[in-house]
Amino acid sequence: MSRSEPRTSHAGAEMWSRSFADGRARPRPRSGVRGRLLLGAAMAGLALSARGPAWSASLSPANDAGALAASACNGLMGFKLEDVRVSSAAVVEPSAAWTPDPNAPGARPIAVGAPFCRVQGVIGREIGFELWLPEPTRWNGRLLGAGVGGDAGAFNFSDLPRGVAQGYAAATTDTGHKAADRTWMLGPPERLTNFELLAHHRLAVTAKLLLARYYGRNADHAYFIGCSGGGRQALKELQRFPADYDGVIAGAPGPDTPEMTTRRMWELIQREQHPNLLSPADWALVVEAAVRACDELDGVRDGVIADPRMCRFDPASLACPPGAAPGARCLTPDQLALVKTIYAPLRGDDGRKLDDGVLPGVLIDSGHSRLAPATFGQAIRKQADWDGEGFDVSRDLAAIDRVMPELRADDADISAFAKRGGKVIVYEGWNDPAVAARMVIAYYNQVVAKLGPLEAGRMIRLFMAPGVEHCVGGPGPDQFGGAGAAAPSLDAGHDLLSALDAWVREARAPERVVASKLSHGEVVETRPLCAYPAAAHYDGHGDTNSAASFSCRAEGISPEP
Ligand SMILES: [Ca+2]
Repeated sequence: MSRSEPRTSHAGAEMWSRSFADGRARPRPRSGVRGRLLLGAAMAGLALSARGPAWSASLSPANDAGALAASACNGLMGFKLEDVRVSSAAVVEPSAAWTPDPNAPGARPIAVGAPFCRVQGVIGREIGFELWLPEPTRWNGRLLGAGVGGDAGAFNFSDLPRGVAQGYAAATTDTGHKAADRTWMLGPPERLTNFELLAHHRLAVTAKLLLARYYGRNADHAYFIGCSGGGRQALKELQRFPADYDGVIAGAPGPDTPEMTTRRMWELIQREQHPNLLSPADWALVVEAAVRACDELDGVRDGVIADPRMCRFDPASLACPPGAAPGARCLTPDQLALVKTIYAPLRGDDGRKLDDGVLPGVLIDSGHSRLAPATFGQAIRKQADWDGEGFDVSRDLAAIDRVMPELRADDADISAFAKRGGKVIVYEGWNDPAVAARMVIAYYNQVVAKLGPLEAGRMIRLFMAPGVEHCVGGPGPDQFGGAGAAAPSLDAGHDLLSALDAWVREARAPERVVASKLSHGEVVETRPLCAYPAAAHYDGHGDTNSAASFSCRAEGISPEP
C-alpha cells in the first residue's frame, strides 16, 4: 500500500484535518496581487498543482488549498473599508486548546478542529470586532453574528467557535469598550450609543463586506444569536436594522432593560441596607419551600415548577414558630419582610406597579450587576464611584430613557423585519432571576397583537424553558442550542440554531425543540420546549425524564395574574 496520500479525492473538513495531521508547515505568500489570484483559484475549488508556484511541488492539493486560503486571509489586511481598520488577519491552525485572548477576563481555551481565518479590527474609533472565516470549502455560505451579555466589553468566544465548527462565518463585537475599563460609561457619548444600538449594526455591515472579499461572493443568509445583553442586541437588530439579519435568536432578552436595570439596582440597595440579614442558604430555603408547594401542579414531581404563574406560594409559611432554636430552617419577621419586599412588584413613588415582581421558585441572584451601578452612577450621575445615594426608582427609571434612549428593546412593531421574511426565536428561562420571564412573555404578546396572529405566526416563536435560570443553569434541562450552549444533537429538533436555519431556508417553523440536561457530559433528562403559549404536558405514562413522554399543548395555561 502506497504511503502517499491520495491527492485528489479529499474535500471539506476531512481535507483540512488531513492537511493538519500531516504536520507540514504551510508557506504563506503575502503578495497582495498573488493573494487575489490565489483567492480566485480557491473560490473555484481548484488547487494549483503542476503549474503552481515552486513550493507547491512537494505539497498535496490539500496543502495548496490551505495556502491559498491563508494567503487570501492575510490579504484582508490590505482591504480598504471606510472607517474600518483590520489590525490582524491570520490563519488559526487546529489545536486541542487554543485561547483566543489570554488577557480577557475568564479566558479559557477552546478546541480548534479545522483552520480558519481570524480577522481582528476596529470599526470607527473603538468598536472592536472579530470575524472568523472557515476556509472556503468548509463555509456553509452563511454569517452568524454573536452577541455579548452584561455590559459587554468582551467578545463572544463561545458562539464564534461553535459557529465556525458548523461552517458559519462568525462575527462578534465588544460594542465599543473594554471590560477592563470600569468607568467606560464616562467616556465619549458615542460609547453609549454604540453599546445600546450601533456596534452590532456596524459589525453586520463590516462582516458582510469582509467575508464577500474573502469568499468572492456574498453570504446567502445571516443569523444572529445572543443571550442576556446579547438577547437584547438581537431584538435591537431586528427592530432597528431589519436588513442586517434574516434570522435572530434572542435569549433572555430583557425587552424593557431600563425597568429591569432599575429593579436590579433597587434590589442591590435593599440588600445592602440589610447586610447579612439573609444568607444564600436562607434564599435557597425560600425557593425550596415554593417548589415543595407547587412542584406537582404540573403533574410531574421533578423539582421544577413548569409554569410558576400557577403557583400561589406565601413565604409566611416559613415563619419561625415561637421559641425556634437559633439556626432553625425558618425565617424571622425581619427576614420575611425583606423576602416579601423583594419578591413583590416594584412600585414607583405614585404607587404604580413598575413590574410584576419575582415569580415563586426563582432564586434571588446573589451576583453583583455591573450594568446597574454603572448605568445609574456613570451614565446618569457622571460619577465613577457612586454608592447608591439618592437612588429613586421613578426618577432614575425615567433618567435611563433620557440618557440611554436606545437601551430599551421593546418596540413591538417589527413589521419591517417581518416583510423581509425575517424569523425570530425568543427563549427565556422560567427561573431567570435577572430578566423577568413575564416581561419576555409580555413583549411576545405585544408583537402578536401588533402584527396579528397570522403574520406573527410566520415570523416569531417564543420558547419558555421550565426550571432554567439566566440563559443556562437551574434545575431544568438547559441545553437546547441557545447562545453559549451548543446542543448535544445538532438538528432542528434539539438545537435552536439548526431550528432557525431550517425555518429560514426550508420554511420549517419550529414548534418543539427538545432540551437536554447534562451531568458529567451525559444526557440525563430530555424535555420538549414548546412554542408559546403551548407547554409540555406529561402524557401520564412513561419515563418523566424522557421527552417522548410529553406532548406540547396550549391547554392548562393560567391567565396572567
Ligand atoms: Ca414539576
